[in-house]
Amino acid sequence: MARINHRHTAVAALAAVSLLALGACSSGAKAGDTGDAAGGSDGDLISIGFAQVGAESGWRTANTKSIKDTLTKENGFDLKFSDAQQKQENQIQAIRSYIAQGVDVIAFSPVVESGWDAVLQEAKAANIPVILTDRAVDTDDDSLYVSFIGSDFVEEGKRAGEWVSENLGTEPINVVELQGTTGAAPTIDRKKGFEEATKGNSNITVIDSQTGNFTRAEGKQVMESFLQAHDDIDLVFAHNDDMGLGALEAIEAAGKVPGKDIKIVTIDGVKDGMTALSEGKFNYIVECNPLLGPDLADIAKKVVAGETVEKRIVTKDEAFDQEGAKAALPDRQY
Ligand code: GYE
Repeated sequence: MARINHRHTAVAALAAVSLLALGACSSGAKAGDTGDAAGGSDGDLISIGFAQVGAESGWRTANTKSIKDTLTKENGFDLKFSDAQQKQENQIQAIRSYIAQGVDVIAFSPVVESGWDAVLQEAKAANIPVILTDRAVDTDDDSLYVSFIGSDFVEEGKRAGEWVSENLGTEPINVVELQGTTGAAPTIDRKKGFEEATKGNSNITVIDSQTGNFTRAEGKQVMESFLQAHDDIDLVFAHNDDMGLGALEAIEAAGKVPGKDIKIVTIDGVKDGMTALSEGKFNYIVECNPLLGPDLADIAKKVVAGETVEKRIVTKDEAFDQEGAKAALPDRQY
């Protein structure tokens, strides 16, 4: 708990949303509802449908655990959880089923940024408030969700780029980039942040950039093809730890030393990534905090109680070099 409080969240914007304006208090309006303020079909519990992206990474596993550990019956929730296996159509289907069930709140972490307006309008028409966690949606109508809780991904990419520029960009280096899922907010934003931070340094050249879909297996495959195509790679910038760990395997299999012959910079800071960093096989990690359950519970309770909530809650992230990882690893929760 101390860990969560230590770097919990900062309120970034105070654009308050009136629940009444949204007509978001779904309780009492639906068949089978108890009609009390906390709503839901199970006594006083808040029924919440959570449509998760998938189980693609260590980050996602930690995020799912945080949500399941927090949205418990003891804490006042009746959680319905689904895993979309990284497919938008599965997530849309899950959200539609939560609408049909008449839950009090829907929360989800959108696989990709675009293409949500129709289903979010359906939720709005059913008076069910939607909370975004982790990833943003690209929409012109921000009345379609009540709050967005998650990290600033552009900032994460920037911090990675700044470290590379200051520490490795003092001589010419060739960079390959392992992108996350195409069209996902963290992919778009981390790429942009890294580019912004490195574009002024003429020593840094990104010679190849492809998606590894945030998974270890695809990160490894793409790195293998990078190694075949280029014999002069100095650095891998991976949009998450898992793809960096896949790249690490490919580099070792090619007879090179990760962290030395080819340096690796990633984002997330899950245990496996931090272990590789502490062992000198990674060079730098920008953290992305997956422990979003407590903030989600807090916002969901406020929304159902008719209180105003912050439209954007930015999760605070740290960054680690090899020494920092050694120090942080013993206390790492995930
Ligand atoms: O970095 C990656 C996961 O959306 C922030 O998704 C999340 C990203 C995370 O698959 O590991």
